[in-house]
Amino acid sequence: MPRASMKKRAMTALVVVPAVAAGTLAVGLSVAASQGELGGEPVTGQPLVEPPVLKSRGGRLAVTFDARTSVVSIGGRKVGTWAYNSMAPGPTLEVFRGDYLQITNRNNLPEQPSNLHTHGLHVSPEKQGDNVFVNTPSGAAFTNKYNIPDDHIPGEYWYHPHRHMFTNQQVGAGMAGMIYVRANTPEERELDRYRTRLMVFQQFQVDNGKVVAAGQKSTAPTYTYVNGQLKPVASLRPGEIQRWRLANLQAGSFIRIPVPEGMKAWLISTDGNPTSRPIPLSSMLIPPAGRRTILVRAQSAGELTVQNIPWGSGFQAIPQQDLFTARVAGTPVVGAKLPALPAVMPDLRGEPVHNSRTVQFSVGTPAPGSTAPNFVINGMNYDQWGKKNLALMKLNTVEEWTLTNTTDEYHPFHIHVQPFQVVSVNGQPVKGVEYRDTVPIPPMVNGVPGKVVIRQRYTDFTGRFVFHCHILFHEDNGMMAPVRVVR
Ligand SMILES: [Cu+2]
Repeated sequence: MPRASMKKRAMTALVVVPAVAAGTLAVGLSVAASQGELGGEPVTGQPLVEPPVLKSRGGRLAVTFDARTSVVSIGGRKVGTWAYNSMAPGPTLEVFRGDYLQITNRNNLPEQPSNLHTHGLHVSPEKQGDNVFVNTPSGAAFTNKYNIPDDHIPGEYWYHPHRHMFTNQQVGAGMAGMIYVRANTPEERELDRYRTRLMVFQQFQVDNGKVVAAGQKSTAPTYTYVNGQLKPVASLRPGEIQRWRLANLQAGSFIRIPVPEGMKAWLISTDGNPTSRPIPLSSMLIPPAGRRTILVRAQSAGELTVQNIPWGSGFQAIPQQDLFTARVAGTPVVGAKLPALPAVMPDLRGEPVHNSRTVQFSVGTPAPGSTAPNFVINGMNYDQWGKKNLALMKLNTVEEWTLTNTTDEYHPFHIHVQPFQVVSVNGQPVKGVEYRDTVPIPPMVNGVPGKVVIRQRYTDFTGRFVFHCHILFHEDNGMMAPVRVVR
């Protein structure tokens, strides 16, 4: 692929999102009561509401994020937490490929450093790009500048803090939001004809009007919210095909969604990467950070419950919960058709492999004198890498990585800057061309490590970045490693 042109356009659309009562929030939660009672019982059954969308104009979008202790709406009541611009999820950013995106990230969190990562975006990891080595102390600001390549894959991406050792708490508090990359192509215009809905899943434990911070203990119930709502209602007409963008922005929990009876669903993209055809779907396992875009249709009027069903064991076990209701009502739609999707993702399985590596995810013994768990990759805690890198990858060459897992839980592997093709899982070859930016490595069973084989080819950008487990508690405790792409 050619190096993307870096267009600089004269037009500037500066969008500053107003923080709700920003002045009063500056001194933190203690004054929140002046805005009305915090907490109360969550409200359910409201129509699904989506975060506000900030769109680029004239090839440019510039936004300012204010990260601070805020009062946000969670489950229809006022709740104190850390958030971007007093919203959980934060605003959705919408750009076209070829656009320039600028995010000024003001860290007004109390006494905690932060930074920003654009998860899944194919942009430079260097300097003021998607550089997660940036440290923005409390009280400081940093401006990230992203040139979205002209040939970027249109799809669903997201943003969240990525400051090592603080990521779990900040994402878990609700600091995350969506990024859409759009394209002016016939297939994108065809998809845009479907009524489209966003469902961002975030998990919160709300106790006494506040989100319980990661690591704190509480007996209050934990729910998975949809766009900050508890069990909202998404309506569709009988026979209508809708496009649903499902995004698991939880800090560390999987989501297992069966397609409810009475509904048909087709997968059209994984982590923003289009499938080569609408693939009929009966259920989805969405790892933390994963996105699935599906087309859905229900023929008969009625109410269908979309559920998160029990999955996993130990720390990873998820309980059953109703996520939202699909209300099928109104005038039936006749003749809705599925789209024709051309294959756009390259199949790397037939390409020569320049380099093969094995990357092992495991748990080491805690460091002397430490009680913190020691999650390691190839035996190394992230803190041990210093300026070294686990891999030097040559630009425009194919790398085959065998990801192994010798622990008894899943680790969702995520690498920055470019998605990868999944070749096999536990020895089972993947049918078709399937790209992800986050893939769960299965646990070890009966002494046999879990194994996922991927192929990846870095294009356009050189520089240093990271890969890691997207259970952010694991990442914060060392399950991350640096790599570098060189010419
Ligand atoms: Cu992990």
